[in-house]
Amino acid sequence: MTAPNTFLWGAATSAFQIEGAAHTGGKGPSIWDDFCRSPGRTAPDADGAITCDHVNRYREDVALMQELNLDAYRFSISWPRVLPTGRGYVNSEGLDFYDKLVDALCDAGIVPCVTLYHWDLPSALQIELGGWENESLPQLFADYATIMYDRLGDRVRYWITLNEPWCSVDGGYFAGVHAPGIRDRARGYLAGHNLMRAHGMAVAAYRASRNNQGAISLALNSSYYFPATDSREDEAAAERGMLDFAGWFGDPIYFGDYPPEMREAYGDLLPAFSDEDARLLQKSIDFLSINYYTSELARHDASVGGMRYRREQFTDRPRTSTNWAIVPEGFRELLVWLDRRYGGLPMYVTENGIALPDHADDAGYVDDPDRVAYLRDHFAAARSAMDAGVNLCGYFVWSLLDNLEWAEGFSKRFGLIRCDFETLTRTIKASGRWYADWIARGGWADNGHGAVLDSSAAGGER
Ligand code: PNW
Repeated sequence: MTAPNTFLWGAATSAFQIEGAAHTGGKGPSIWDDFCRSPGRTAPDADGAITCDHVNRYREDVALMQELNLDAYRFSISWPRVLPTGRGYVNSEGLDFYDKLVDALCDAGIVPCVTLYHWDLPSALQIELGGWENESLPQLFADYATIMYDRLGDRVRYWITLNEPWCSVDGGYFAGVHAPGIRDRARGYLAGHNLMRAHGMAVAAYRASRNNQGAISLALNSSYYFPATDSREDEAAAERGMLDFAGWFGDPIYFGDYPPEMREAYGDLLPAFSDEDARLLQKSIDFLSINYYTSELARHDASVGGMRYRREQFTDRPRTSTNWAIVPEGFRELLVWLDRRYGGLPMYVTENGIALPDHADDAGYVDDPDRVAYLRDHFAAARSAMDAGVNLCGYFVWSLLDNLEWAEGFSKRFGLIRCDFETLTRTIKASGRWYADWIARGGWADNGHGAVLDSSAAGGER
């Protein structure tokens, strides 16, 4: 792969969460547009129609990225903006938008990192074909991906096929709290299976494309499971939890199959990969891409079907607005766990950040020392993983700016930049200024190798 010589500091977003223009510019509806319109499924304000209006304000947003000193920016393509019904007719206005965005980033000296699928499946594919449960979806995804490689691949060198298939299945098919809002384990494992097949085929299409000089991966998300007690049973339960979470989609893209422990535990619930699927999936990533927010506890429990562990939450930790416990040391452990299991691949943190109940002053300015502390502690945890041998090459904060937090609506603010959703005014928060400083000083470089930043020094800077 084209390994960078320098560490990339960036920020991340996704199409549905920031773009707006959901029903204009020739874009077709996605399953998220539909889900937000189904009464009672989401917070009342959840609606992708305008969000941050990024489609119309992308130039201002790229200028803000420059103010933050970002080396790189991770964003996603809306499949139905490019292919309004998921296949066939191409909406040139949609393609042009991404072309202009990539040009603006390159002109600003910011490295684009493109996610092809961040959950906004074209509605037509759900309605006509049954979405990811249909075995023909992977080929359609690879066809769409090829359109994007052809159009952007001369300038884009970092590609991510799918964002967090774990969330697609857990939210969309187990809990039913994300689109398409199904609650059925068998259907979920099937959808996850076709997501894996789609990844394999899209990677093969990339490697066969004329613009294949870059690197491609899939963004995993995982908690780290600490054992609930130091008993051997709980330690084994925590390892099973890791295989069930990070390994479910990590193993296929590296080894070509689900973890053997999952196959044994879930039997026929997990579909089998054909030899061809397995061949495409093995070594299908050039780098590991991981999104991290929180850690949990795992307790042995033989009464829980399948992997025989119970998930528990930390009770002694501060919590974020999304009710996630803040556990930076779990971040270090997760990076080390991934590195050991997946053999020393270069690694990128493609999301990490915190939702907080921000308070803006009259000028729209947000002083958010808790976000600075969260980032500082997680940067230190990542640095400590590097000292343990993890080849971390980049780090993207979630998120560039406040946006639509899926079914939760606009109340969960993750941004380095505040977005006023009435006026759409953007204002860099204290954390954004702190991050700009951090990058300008070379990240860890000026702070001593592996040194944890002194909290008073870091928190007080503007
Ligand atoms: C990620 N969990 O979602 C997504 O990639 C983003 O689009 C989202 O805005 C961000 O994290 C914050 O939520 C996740 O339950 C959703 O572990 C849920 C979990 C993890 C990530």
